Amino acid sequence: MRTNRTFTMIKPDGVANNYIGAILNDITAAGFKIIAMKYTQLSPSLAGKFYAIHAERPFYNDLVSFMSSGPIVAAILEKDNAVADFRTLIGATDPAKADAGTLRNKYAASMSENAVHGSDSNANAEIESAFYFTAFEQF
Ligand code: IDP
Ligand code: MG
Repeated sequence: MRTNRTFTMIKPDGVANNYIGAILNDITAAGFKIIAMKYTQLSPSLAGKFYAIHAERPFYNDLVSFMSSGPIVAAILEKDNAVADFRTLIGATDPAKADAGTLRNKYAASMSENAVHGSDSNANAEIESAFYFTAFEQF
């Protein structure tokens, strides 16, 4: 299993608040290399599939609705220990609990609209990357 890649999205709130440039700058400044990137919008159906793991959670419908509400930036990032290091960079799910300097601390407003997604395991990084990108779109 590959350990040097993770998958991220700048969520609809991060895009709507005009943070694409700032977030990508923080990501590359932290040593991540962008090896695939796409500016796109999820349909409700695709958002439901992406977050199927959360289908039983009470916030699932709101999450699907929010994640399909506007454009997002999807990207694959490369760095040693990518999954864990990127989770550290984005901070806690709830921005109010995210450490100072983390992406969610800097750019997110709430638990549901928290600016950035990051894969939680190497296996999910591969699944999520393949959800958006073919092998020919990864550099
Ligand atoms: P993560 O994004 O930090 O990995 P997860 O538990 O995987 O957090 O949840 C996925 C996404 O679902 C979160 O990023 C957030 O947008 C949303 N979410 C998680 N928990 C809640 C909640 O309690 N209320 C509303 N939205 C939530
Ligand atoms: Mg998660």
